[in-house]
Amino acid sequence: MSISMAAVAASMAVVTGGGLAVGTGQGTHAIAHEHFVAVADSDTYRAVTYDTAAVPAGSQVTVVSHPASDGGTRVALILEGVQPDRTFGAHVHRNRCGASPGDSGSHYQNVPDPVTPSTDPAYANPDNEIWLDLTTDGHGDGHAVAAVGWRFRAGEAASVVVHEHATDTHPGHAGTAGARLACVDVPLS
Ligand SMILES: [Cu+2]
Repeated sequence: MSISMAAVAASMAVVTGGGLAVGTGQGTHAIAHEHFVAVADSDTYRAVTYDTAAVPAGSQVTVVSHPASDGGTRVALILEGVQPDRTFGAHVHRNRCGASPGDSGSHYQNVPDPVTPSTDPAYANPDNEIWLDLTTDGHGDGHAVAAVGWRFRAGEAASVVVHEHATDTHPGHAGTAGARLACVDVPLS
């Protein structure tokens, strides 16, 4: 499945040259297919790497999001050419990428945690957020798919961030995954 999604995303991105969002009345379909650029060399911060050892400049990222017929949402993340044989955390964040790793803001949550930062497993969990942790193969390729039972609120989900390690689930640390290594803008909502 990931191969066909990547092929579709790649062909559409050639046409659009960036993130593509299509509203259908059934929710928003969104696709981004980008090569990461070192933050110092980026002017748009559309797909930036803050750690070129883990996520080299020129490595590729593809994100596809689509509304499921059951009222939920599915999001797929594909990384190609990043550090081999490594587990990365990854999530949907609220803001667009920027020069600073923190610019992408906090995680998108279906039911927002009244406490910030959100590290309560009742809110920071893969049913209330989009978690896309993955482990790369020997070529540095990996993919993940998240399925949740809700749709993004308009204008509140804007990027996917790749993190240092797998996402923690313990109280007080839930949702954290270490440093932000890279970020890609995706017009998710
Ligand atoms: Cu994150």
